[in-house]
This record gives sequence, structure tokens and C-alpha cells, in this order.
Amino acid sequence: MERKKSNLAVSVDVTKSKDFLAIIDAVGPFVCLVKTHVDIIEDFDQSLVQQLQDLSIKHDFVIFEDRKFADIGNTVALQYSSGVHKIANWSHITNAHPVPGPSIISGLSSVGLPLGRGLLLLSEMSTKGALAVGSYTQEAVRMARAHRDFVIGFIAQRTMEGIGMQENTVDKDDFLTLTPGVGLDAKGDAMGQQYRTPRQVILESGCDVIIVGRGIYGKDPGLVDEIRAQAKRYMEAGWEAYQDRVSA
Ligand code: S5P
Repeated sequence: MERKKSNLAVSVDVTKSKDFLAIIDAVGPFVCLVKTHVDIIEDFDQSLVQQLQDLSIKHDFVIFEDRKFADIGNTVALQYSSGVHKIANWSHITNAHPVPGPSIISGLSSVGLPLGRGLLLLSEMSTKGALAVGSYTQEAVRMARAHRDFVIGFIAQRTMEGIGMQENTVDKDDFLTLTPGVGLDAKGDAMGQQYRTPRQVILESGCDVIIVGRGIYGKDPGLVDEIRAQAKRYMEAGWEAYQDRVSA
């Protein structure tokens, strides 16, 4: 983030590998991270993974497969390591719902730790009516604190710093907060998504990284110049809000 002066993550939720790679190559210079949903790609094969890794090196970004694991330890270990996608082989970080309890972290870390991978826990969600609130969020943060060797942060709507801690605790967290539900032009979509601006997310809510999908690649993945311009716009908005937060 510091090297590229970017706290922008782009979520590339398209179904054709040609569009997927074209968007990533266009936004690459502006992002610290690229978030994927490889299970929606219709023509997925292992060569796509190689090309994604090449782009990650070319543009200096981290790869995050947004797999949202949510099963028992043994099953998530298999889903993470095996199957068609073999996520652990190529994705630097992935994420999990804390709903099964700490065993989901043990399962995933048995695969990911030896490979130097990291995990984000979903302690909140961006959607209307989300159930990840209150004590659920607090327990998620406690789970993360108990597994600092593998959990590097959260998907959440605000910083998780201090949540669930006793008052007067001197212990400080050092987790990242990556936040989806970010848009400069829309307030939401027709399926429950809710958007806030980079300023609200980074400056007011204390998050670190903005995750932006449709706000950047829009409706037509072929408009590469427009996608590049939007990526630059969101990168500048995100970084300015971050600078304002750290200098406040
Ligand atoms: O709470 C969440 C968590 C995630 S990871 N809300 C989300 O929207 N996401 C993901 O962020 C979602 O799966 C999608 O890939 C992205 C948001 O996309 P956008 O097009 O709405 O910006």
C-alpha cells in the first residue's frame, strides 16, 4: 500500500477470463490488491491462474480469492487445497465466515500457514439486514486475536480495533480492515448491497482498504479506458481519505 500509495482493492466479478484479465491489467497500476471470485468464471483453467500470478508480479498487487469459507475444519481444508481451483496454491489471502467457530481457522491454517498465506474473517457485511452484528462481531474479533499467526484482518464496515476488549486494556490490535460496499456514484443495488464513499469508510469508520467492484468496471468490461480512469479516481479518493485519517 505504501509502495504504490494505494489502498484500493478491485473486485473483478466477471464471468469470462478474457474480460477478467483485461480488467486486471487495466486497473493493475492503481491497486494494492485484486479480489477474485474464480468460481464464477465460465472458462476457468490453470493457465488463468498463471496469467493472474504474472499480472500480480507485473503490477505489484496481492491476490485475494473471496471464497467465504463457512464449513467444518476438515471440509474447508479440502475446499481450500483441492478441487478445480486449488485456491491455496495461488491466492495470497482468502476469507472465512466465523460462523462454525475457531475450528474453521484451524482447518484453513493447516493448509495456508505452511504456504505463508493469510486469512480475513468476515466480522460484518455490507448488505441490508446482515446478521453479522453485536456479539457475533465481537466473537469474530476474539477468534482473530486468538489466531494472530494466520488471521491478518477483517472484512468489516468499520475498524475492529478495541471491539470486545475490556476497558483500559493496553493490548493493541494490528489487524487490517478491508471494506466492500464502496461507491462514489450509487447508494446501492437492487439486491441489498449498500454503498458508502471512500471518505466515509476510511476517514469516518477507520477502515484501511476500500474494495470496489461495479463502481470501477461498470456494466461493460470492454471499456478499458473508462475502467482505468475509474480506478485512478477511486485510488485517489481512497488515498486522500487515508492520508487525512493518519494525519488527523
Ligand atoms: O460484506 C460484504 C463482503 C464482501 S467480500 N459485501 C460485499 O459486497 N463483498 C464482496 O465485495 C462481494 O462479494 C463483491 O465481490 C464485492 C462488492 O462488489 P460491488 O460490485 O458491489 O462493489
